[in-house]
Amino acid sequence: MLDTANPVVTITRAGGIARVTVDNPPVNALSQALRQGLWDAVARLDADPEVSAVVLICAGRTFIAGADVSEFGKPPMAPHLPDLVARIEAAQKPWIAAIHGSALGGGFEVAMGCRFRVAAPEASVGLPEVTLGIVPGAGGTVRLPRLAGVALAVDLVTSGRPMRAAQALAEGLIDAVIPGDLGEGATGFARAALTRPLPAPVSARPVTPPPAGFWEARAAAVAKAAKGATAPGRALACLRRAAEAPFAEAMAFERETFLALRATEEAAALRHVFFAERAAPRPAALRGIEALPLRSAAVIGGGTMGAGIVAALREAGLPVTLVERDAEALARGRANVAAIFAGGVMRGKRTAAQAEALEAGVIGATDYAALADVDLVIEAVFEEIGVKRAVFAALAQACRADALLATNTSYLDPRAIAEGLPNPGRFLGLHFFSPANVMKLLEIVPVPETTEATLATGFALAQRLRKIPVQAGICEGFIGNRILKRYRAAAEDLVRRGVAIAEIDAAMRGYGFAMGPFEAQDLGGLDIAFLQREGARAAGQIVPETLGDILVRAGRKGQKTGGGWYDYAPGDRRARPSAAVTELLAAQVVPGAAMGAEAIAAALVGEMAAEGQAILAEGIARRPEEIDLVEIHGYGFPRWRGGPMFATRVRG
Ligand code: 3H9
Repeated sequence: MLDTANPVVTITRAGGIARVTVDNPPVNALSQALRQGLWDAVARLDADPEVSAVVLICAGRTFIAGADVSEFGKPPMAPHLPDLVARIEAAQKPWIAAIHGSALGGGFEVAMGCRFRVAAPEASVGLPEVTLGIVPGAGGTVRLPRLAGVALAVDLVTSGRPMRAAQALAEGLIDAVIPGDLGEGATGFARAALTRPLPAPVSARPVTPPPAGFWEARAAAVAKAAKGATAPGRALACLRRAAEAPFAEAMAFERETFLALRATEEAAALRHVFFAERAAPRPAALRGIEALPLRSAAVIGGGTMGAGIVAALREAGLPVTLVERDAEALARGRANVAAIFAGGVMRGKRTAAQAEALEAGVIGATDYAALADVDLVIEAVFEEIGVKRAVFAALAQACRADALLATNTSYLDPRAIAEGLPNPGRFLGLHFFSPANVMKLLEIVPVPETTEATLATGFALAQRLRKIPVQAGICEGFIGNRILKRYRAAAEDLVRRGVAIAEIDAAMRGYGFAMGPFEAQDLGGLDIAFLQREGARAAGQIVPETLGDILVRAGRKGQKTGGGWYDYAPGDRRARPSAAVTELLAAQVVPGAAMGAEAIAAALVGEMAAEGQAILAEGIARRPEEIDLVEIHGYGFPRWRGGPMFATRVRG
């Protein structure tokens, strides 16, 4: 029997087990129509004497992926999700959630309202609300501790991390993993379950109190990981209430917290980033353009950047040829790659056997003849135009005419690198960020000759590497390094106006960066940017003397020389304000009015946004939200602030 009264919820019945199928593309988000459909389904199936259990299953790529994030700006409409979850939980016939894809947020809350949860082996479940600046709003923080214990609930809810089916089964979040046909398997599970006494609904289960000191310890850890974001701490408060107060009181507290957070700037910022990230891999201009097949890749240069790119390509499953100029350099490059894979083993990211397999997929070569049949080559050699041109001349000889050729330059003009290349349509810039196997940003820089198919392949590569692609036009530093230059210059201007270096760094940490601009330079080394400026000066450009130049000329290149903007004791990375620096810069500093931390951060973020606006006006970036993605994924801008353009209200 088929019921089609609701456009997104269909009910079928067979042999006493009803099947409620949700079909609300693309991700079965909990729109009002879906909530209403499920609401009505409970009443209808409870009233049907032939039905003894209900399987809730979804069509399409996933189970219910949560509340509809695009509805968050609007007033909530009945039936409200907490009421719907309570209604499913109180149904006279037990509901069984049959999960494929992801059961996230409100989707997992609905599943926790069901009497049982079963899942396909590749499925995952979780409560990612804190990543959207909110807390679960339909009982997630109240039911999860009852289902799986307080400690696990705290881990999952305050991090927002999803959990795969096998582990979810081991932790008691789900009741069975079902290989093969999920609907059939869930129906079989339902029949078997009906032969035994039913477990209590999740809301009726007790919470085991955690040991003394648990909440205090977790509060400190959560605050540290949150880097200034408020939602994780508020989620912890909800979980504590769930462990200490009766169910109804904890539900009311969670709902109140959810509604308050939903209206905050932080939540708006995180929604902005959520939608920007989803739009980034599919630029409108490339709609309908097919990417070229990528079956193999090569990297020229096995330094820090090259090795990181090799690792990223291997982790994406591509066989990689690593080319160096001689056997000795190749051995060093291979060692760099091996160290990255070994680091992954040490951090528990992979097994030694997996690391070995990754390493085995790297073919070393000192002769470009090895590249005769590769689909993609990424050049990551020294930033010197002559060296890079020689590489591309050799690649033009060695590679197939349709092989994609990419440069990873940060500052050179890709047009100059590509000059004289036969078939320049297959050339583009792919600007990775160090460490390239970790950092999510990939700036994609076409030259005027780059074909649409080449560009589309750059985007497809980013997706394969699980990176966030942002197209950039050609200018010095592209999007990210150009903004970085302005940011550093603005920070130096504050120093010239008498603001203490340590105060500026502390202000930016307070804003949410892991490090301030001067600490970051001390870590990375002041000499790289210095050498660049010196190069430009030698080429006849007028580059005013920076404060950083004064320090480098005095031998202060950062932590590696025992001092840069700060002093460092041997073996200690803690930055100490430096009397030597004060003296070196004294002639440049004209003390002005004192500045508070918020004013410092506002001034520097304002400068970033002003550069972003110039970049937009010149067509170097296409949309303000893409500049925000560059800053968040390449430069440590706090995600929960939404990026410099969002934070300063420059919106597309
Ligand atoms: C919540 O549930 C609060 C509750 O506790 C309380 C309620 C009272 N809403 O990522 P994709 C769109 S908070 C609206 O490329 P995939 C997305 O924009 C929510 N739209 O697919 C894109 O649109 P377009 C907690 C959404 O297969 C399209 O769907 N839930 C939502 O790579 C495809 O998305 C989450 O945070 C949404 N919730 O990955 C889950 N989700 O095609 C967020 C997606 O127009 N979602 N869209 O560009 C995900 O993590 C992934 O989408 C998922 C699928 C893993 C499900």
